[in-house]
Amino acid sequence: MTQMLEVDDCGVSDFIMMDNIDMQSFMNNLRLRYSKGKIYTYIGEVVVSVNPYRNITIYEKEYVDKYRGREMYELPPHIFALADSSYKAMKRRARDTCIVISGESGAGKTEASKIIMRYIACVTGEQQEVERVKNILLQSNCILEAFGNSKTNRNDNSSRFGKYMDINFNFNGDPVGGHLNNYLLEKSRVVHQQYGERNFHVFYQLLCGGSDARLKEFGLVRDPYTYSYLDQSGQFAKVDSINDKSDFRGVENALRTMGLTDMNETLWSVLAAVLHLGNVKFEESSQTDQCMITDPSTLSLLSKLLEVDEGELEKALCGRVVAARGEVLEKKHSAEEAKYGRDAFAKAIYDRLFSWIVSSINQCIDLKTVSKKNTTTIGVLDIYGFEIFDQNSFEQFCINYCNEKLQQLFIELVLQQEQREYNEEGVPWVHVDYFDNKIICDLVEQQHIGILSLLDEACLNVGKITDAMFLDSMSDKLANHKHFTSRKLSPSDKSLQFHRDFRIRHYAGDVTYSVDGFIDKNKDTLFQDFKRLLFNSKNKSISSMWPEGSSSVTSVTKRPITAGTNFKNAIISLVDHLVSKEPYYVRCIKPNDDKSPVHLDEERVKHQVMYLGLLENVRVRRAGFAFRMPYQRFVGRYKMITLETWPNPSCQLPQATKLIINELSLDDDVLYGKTKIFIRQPKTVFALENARNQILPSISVLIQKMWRGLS
Ligand code: AD9
Ligand code: MG
Repeated sequence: MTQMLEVDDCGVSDFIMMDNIDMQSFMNNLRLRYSKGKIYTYIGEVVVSVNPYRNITIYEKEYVDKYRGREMYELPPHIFALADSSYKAMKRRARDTCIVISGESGAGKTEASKIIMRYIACVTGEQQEVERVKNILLQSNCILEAFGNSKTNRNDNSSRFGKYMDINFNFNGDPVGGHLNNYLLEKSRVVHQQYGERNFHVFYQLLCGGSDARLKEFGLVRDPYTYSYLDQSGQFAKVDSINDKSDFRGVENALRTMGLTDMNETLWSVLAAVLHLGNVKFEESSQTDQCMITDPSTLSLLSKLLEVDEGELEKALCGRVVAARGEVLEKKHSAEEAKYGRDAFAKAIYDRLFSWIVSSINQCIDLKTVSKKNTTTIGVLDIYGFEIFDQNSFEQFCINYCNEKLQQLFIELVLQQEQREYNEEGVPWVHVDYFDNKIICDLVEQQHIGILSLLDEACLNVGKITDAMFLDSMSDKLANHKHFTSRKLSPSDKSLQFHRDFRIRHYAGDVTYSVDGFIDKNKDTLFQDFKRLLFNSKNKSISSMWPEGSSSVTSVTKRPITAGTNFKNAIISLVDHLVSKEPYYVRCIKPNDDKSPVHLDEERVKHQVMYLGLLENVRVRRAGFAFRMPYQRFVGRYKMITLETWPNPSCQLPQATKLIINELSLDDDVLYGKTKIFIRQPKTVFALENARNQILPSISVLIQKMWRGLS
């Protein structure tokens, strides 16, 4: 309890202790703490973390020892305390738990997830198999970050995919296995990056760190700007905070530690193939409008790297085979179509490569010695936060939908958990008013009338429906929806500048999306020819990434599931998975856009506090009872306030608690549960603490006298 009451010059260590629950008080407390280097603050059991943008020495072994096995409120707020709580719940109560880390790009989610993993690794056993699993859990980050992270304008090491990792523990509480799920890799980055941004780190790592011999073998040169896919966004390959050369060695080491060295060749040669693919150019013959490859020498290199037939590769790049009424026809692309097909191919190759890496890591950490039902898990979710850019497209739409789902889960679980505790303790539940964002989740995901269904419907009509027509259909069908509007529905709305704009009123704020590209990105078309080509690769690993390429030209192929529906299904199953666990939350905040360790940008932070629902969280927590404490702990701490109950060991704990409360006339503000006392307002806790503080000096005098008497 001491730390909860830390109201010194560092502000309150738990936001529920604020006198007023409003934005200004919240900001004042956050700013004060940040200025004193206190980056963590609680809301009950939720950890609010502000990115310090500098190394602070609070993660060393002494801190691990300090937090190990302690209760959250016993020590100053720390992410170790949360990791330990989740670990204790798993170990002592055999509860499956999950740690959900959210916040916007650059807020510190990935760092937080690594800190948690390291903490868990530090407090668990060292047996051979446990060490092996821990090594993989820690080392896999390096590989995933190489392939899945990139320098963006917001973060030099931005994760461009969502990650959920389950760690399985045996009855001893030691990690014995795990499983990784990845969500929606931003594959469009492979072929295009915004000004000032980079492609995925691994390309630069290979060019900087690969040996001369290896680069020669792959026909690569070190200069990244030779490659069209690395030359999209101005010349920003060199990033001060990144050392691509040593990171490359890190990836090779990690592969070695994990026993995945046999992946090496495939990984690098597929990456090289993607780079070369970007340099393939097409030209149209003036007579036929049909395309051919300008520089055929790249073809032979590509066919060598992907271990496919050169002729087939050329055919797949320049045209496609279609089956119509039993006949097989070859249809040549225009140069424009070929370029589109090439980029789709490059994106798909990279995406499959990433999934292959994830499944290889999973094979390494699959449970080997224990069956799953004999384990308990801690899941760690590091997933993209809510995004509002100047231009928002299909990717932001998916990411923001994911955040709506997680917010819904958060509200449900926090309320549910409160309610459950009240029920268990026999304390009446106080209804809390909160915004239920189910209406927005439905707007996106509902069958037949949700945006994703309308989008899928538009995608069914091959080639006939344009993005603009899809927007019209949304405007018709969703005209009366409180959270949707479009230019057609609100012509005078200034924020809908362009004809193709529509707006969703998210729980976190309004976001205007441009409908351009929605149909194309949702269909995510990749010609069957490419799938067949790679399925027939002589490289078994490459072939295994393309199982659907086994179907023949004439066989009727099922329409692939669209990207939007795929994402929706993945998120729904993630939420189903999380709902069964005891949740712990880390809410990360980015203090400013300049990576400054001293500046807290008031407006930027306010916005995050709002959309993370932090004030709502404090209100929910405060609406019922701000504090609850097991009787034993309560009596232990406050018994000195009333000398009648202290030091009377025969007094029952609830009875002793009542005596203490009565002594200070605080009865109106508390309720007595089965095992805990519930306190409504912080001022009651302050009163208890004050009384205790006043009595402490006389107690110590008394103790000193007793000692003297004894000696
Ligand atoms: V993104 O959505 O993947 O773009 P994240 O994951 O939220 O984003 P990340 O963890 O990558 O952000 O943090 C960004 C940078 O902030 C890191 O590279 C560090 O330089 C810095 N950071 C974040 N947390 C800490 C910390 N606890 N201590 C020191 C930190 N630096
Ligand atoms: Mg990240």
